[in-house]
Amino acid sequence: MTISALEAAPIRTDWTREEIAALFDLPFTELVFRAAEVHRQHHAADEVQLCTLLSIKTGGCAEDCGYCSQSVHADSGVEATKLMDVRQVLQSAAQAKDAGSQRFCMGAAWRNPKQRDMGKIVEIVKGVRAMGMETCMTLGMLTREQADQLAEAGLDYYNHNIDTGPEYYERVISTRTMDDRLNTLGHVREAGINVCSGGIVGMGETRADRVGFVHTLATLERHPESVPVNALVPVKGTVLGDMLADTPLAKIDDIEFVRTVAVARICMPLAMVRLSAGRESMSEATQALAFMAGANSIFTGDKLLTAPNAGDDSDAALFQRLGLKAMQGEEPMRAAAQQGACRAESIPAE
Ligand code: SAM
Ligand code: DTB
Ligand code: SF4
Repeated sequence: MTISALEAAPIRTDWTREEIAALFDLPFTELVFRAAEVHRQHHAADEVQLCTLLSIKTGGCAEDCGYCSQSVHADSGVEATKLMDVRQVLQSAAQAKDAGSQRFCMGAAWRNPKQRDMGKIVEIVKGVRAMGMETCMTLGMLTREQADQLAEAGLDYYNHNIDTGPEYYERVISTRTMDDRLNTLGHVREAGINVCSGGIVGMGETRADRVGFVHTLATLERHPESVPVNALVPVKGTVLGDMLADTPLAKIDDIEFVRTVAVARICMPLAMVRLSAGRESMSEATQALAFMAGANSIFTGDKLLTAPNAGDDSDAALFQRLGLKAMQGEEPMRAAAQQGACRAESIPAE
């Protein structure tokens, strides 16, 4: 399938909350139709990017993110490990490559990387890149110097989620602020690394919070190249997992989840919108709607960081049923940036 010849709307970073709220309020079929149009203007709609995730340092994290099984503040039973050996990480990367993955994403349960860890991290980035895979790391908050070190090592992407809208943020995390997160995203951008930033829906937030979440990302000076949209995986022993177990009505419904994907697609047309955590418990029909609404990237394999994932066999079956195929080519935002078009386009007219 080719990318639509329809004239694309300009890329905007001046979205207002009212405009974004109005998109959420559209009749569902109209919203999905509009998102599908935007999707087709910039992406091949039958191609989905495959990414593999590996936890290179699990558990024992000092932050108190209310959703996370890896926080020391949670009673989730996840055991803390040390940073993995470089060789072990490279073995996993080789397996992911053999399984058809385009990108290898590595996560560490840290508030921020310590300087003594950076040597190993740099070696890992160089090793995975040498295998011909794209690299992504998520290590917590970074200083500008650390971002420069990662850029020099050749890191392609850095994932750092804003997680939710600014007003709901402090109900979920108290050990760092939304501004801390935005500062790290600024360091990553300035260092020249591609930005991956998204969040979680289904944490008991309101639709207004979801509007604030998309608004924060869509009004960054330049949109993130990747926007992961996670559905909360409720883990027993975490604040939010336990809250949802006690108040099942707080669980987000599938239609509202797909609406969030569609609005993200419309507001950030060039971004890769990743259907991330939560797919394991999502019906095939909901996932199909999310792909229709512009999601075009997934995590493959049977494990995320600590939570289960859909698994390669069920994904292969789903792709077959939906007529989807693994993306091979370059992402549109990176291609545009290389041609010098993206930055100019994304700055609103005075
Ligand atoms: N420690 C680093 C950080 O927080 O940036 C990296 C790892 S952290 C686990 C990466 C992201 O995974 C979080 O920002 C959050 O959006 C997502 N996540 C964590 N636990 C989740 C859960 N139970 N359900 C859905 N998403 C989750
Ligand atoms: C993102 O937004 N989702 C991924 C990745 N970035 C690092 C992580 C999902 C974690 C799900 C819960 C777990 O596995 O513990
Ligand atoms: Fe730590 Fe990241 Fe989990 Fe927060 S989301 S507790 S920073 S591992």
